[in-house]
Amino acid sequence: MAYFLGLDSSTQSLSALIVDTDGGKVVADKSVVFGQRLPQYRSPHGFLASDDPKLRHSDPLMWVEALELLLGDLRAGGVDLGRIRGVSGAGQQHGSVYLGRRIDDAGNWSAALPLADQVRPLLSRATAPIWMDSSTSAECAEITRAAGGDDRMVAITGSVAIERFTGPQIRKFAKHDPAAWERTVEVHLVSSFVASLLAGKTAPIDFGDGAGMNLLELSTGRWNPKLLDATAPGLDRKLPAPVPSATPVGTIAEYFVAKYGFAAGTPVVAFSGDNPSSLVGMGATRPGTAVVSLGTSDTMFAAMAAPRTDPRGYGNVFGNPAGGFMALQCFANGSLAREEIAKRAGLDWQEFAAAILDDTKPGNGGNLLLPYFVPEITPRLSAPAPRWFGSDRFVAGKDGAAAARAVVEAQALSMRLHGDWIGEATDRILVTGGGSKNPGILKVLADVFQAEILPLRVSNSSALGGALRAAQAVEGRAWEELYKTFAAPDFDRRVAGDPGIKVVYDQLAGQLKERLAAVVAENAPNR
Ligand code: XUL
Repeated sequence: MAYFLGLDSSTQSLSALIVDTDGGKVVADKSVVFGQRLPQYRSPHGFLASDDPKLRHSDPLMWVEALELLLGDLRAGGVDLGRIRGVSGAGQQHGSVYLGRRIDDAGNWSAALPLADQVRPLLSRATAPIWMDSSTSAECAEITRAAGGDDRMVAITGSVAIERFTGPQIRKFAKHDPAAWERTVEVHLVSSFVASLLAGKTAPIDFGDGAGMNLLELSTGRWNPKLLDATAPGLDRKLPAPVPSATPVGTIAEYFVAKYGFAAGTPVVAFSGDNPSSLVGMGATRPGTAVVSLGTSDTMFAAMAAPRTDPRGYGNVFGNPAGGFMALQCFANGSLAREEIAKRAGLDWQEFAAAILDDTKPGNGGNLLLPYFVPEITPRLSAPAPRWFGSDRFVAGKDGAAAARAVVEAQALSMRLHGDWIGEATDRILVTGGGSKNPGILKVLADVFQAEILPLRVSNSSALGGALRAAQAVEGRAWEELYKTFAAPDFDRRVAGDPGIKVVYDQLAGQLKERLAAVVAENAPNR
């Protein structure tokens, strides 16, 4: 029996998935939802309240406590963590953790104290800005100017300077609190932070997640000196090294052996971003397969056959954990927008699906919603901007069924409009994330893309990707063999697009494009 553990520290929860590579089975799949299990952190959706919709921070200690809860839950559920032969995982991308002592110097955790109590004194900044933060437009402009313009940024890093990316976030901190920046000796991504906790030493940053910082030179896999300088003084000394995703970090810290029964010497492999890790969990690391992930953010991504960047400047290029690169388009108004509509309409998820499948029709009788309840990444909108067009009842918010269809139609159409540069075929799309359990959402995606939509058996492909990456790095298992066993789509839930509906969505796509252009013109960030 060879168990491999994959973790996913995402916006709203921490998940664990354990695979048995000999038995070809998933043996555990568990999550700790921060808002439910850790209410003392006052983060019902995984981030702290703020009057400014552009500011989005989380408490990194919440992630530390969640790790202990999750490992405790696995043990209590009868999982023998001593059988685990390797650990890897993923984190929500771009978020950053600031430490006044290196984990290399402080990570000899004592089993007598909770981990959070040992990490608290290491923090040089109490909170971690996360990917939903869009407060760094000034810093993006400054970094872009120093780099020599948007085109240079894209040529070096694969993305223009973007508010949520880690470099602009670091710059803002260094500018606004230079003393705390001075005290900071180590900056981690969420992924490398969690890996460091587990290994009890400073973990490197993998190319997958590192490419989401506006600092990594894609052509060399090194931090770009000019961008380091343009971002913050002394940053070159404060960042862990960038490494290929399959790099071993070390072995599990004695703390986890003593407290949770891991075997001494269990290897920990570099963590990656949740999207790159999901590329692995979906079995999509070879070009040719488009993936849609429906989580707190919605993302559309694919491994890239040839290097390509988004001419509109919204899309990104990250490292593909199996080698090469991946293209990604991120939409901030994913599940939070769907939840907002479901709440307003008083629908549970079954009713939400029925509203789409039974109560409304494609095109929604002319009702259209721009579902922007938080600042949006694609297209870039600096403030929330929900806009309702259509019947009086719909506009007044009194047609719950039409609202359910409207949010999903707009999201799917926006993916179709903005994901075109990725250039991989979209006649077959793999879907993952919590939203992929909803047949109403799958049907709209199928009709909008005129595609075959295939959900995965496991809904957390990012944690699965972590487990498979650990198995590949530790046991040298072939990707294709792992994919065949663990990443097979659930053909029973396959949904096909209806060709008769193509014209409806071609027309609606045109309308959405026009409406969006008007909102973008009045609501773009000040750069
Ligand atoms: C990707 C992005 C989000 C986060 C959230 O660029 O910002 O998808 O990774 O999980």
